[in-house]
Amino acid sequence: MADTLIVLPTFNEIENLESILGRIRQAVPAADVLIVDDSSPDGTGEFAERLATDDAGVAVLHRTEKDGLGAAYLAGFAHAIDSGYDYVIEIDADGSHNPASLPAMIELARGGVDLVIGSRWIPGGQVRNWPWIRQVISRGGNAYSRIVLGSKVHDLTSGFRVYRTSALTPERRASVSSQGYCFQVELAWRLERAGLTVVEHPITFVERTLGTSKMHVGIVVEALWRVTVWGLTRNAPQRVSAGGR
Ligand SMILES: Nc1nc2c(ncn2[C@@H]2O[C@H](COP(=O)(O)OP(=O)(O)OP(=O)(O)O)[C@@H](O)[C@H]2O)c(=O)[nH]1
Ligand SMILES: [Mg+2]
Repeated sequence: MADTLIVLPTFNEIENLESILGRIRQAVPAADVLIVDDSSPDGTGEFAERLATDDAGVAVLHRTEKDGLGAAYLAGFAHAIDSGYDYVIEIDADGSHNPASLPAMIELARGGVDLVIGSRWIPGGQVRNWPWIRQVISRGGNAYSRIVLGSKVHDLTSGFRVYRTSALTPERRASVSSQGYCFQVELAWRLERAGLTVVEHPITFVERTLGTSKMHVGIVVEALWRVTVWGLTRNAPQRVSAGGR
């Protein structure tokens, strides 16, 4: 059995699915793939089923309603852990993340890293086809989060990752409360705070050319709001336990 599960979340990605799946299967043929579809109205879920019929390494998890990226990934992680995989991977279905980066990222995880983050904002990393305003929001939001949270990670919002499944304990998964980009920030930060090894690997991110973005202003506001609250309260629990118990 494969020891790595790639979780591919989809919402209205019918134009992108076959291409990204083909690229994943080519780059990492030994890994299994779980497509997690939230009942996409464009028929992505049914199309995913057809693709899975032809390929024993591909399965589909259908969820009844659009419930956000974070919830889709948590469902995928639970499946990976229950099925006994050692590594679980996050990758967007819109083609922004190049599966060719995965062998190097998986190698780092096999070498003992708990979380490998494909990073746009370290030397060697880059973004193609983004308007300047998105670059400013992503760079600015990441710099702000890094400082406020006291994190060492430069691309906390990146959704291209390899996790060692042992890092995703039930408590850590249950403690994640956010959606959107903030889900990524929260999970990386929780693992970092737990003392696990988090390493960034440079990637080239290419903006989608087909389909529509699910990004909206509420996602950015949620992230800024939550990061600020975590930053303001992050030392509180330590103070209590150090002083009293
Ligand atoms: N299952 C599921 N997948 C989702 C949901 N929201 C987004 N996705 C998927 O998550 C991935 C990232 O979403 P995108 O729309 O590309 O969002 P983004 O990358 O933040 O924004 P862009 O850079 O504008 O594309 C894609 O594969 C989406 O199909 C959701 O609620 N449920
Ligand atoms: Mg995208």
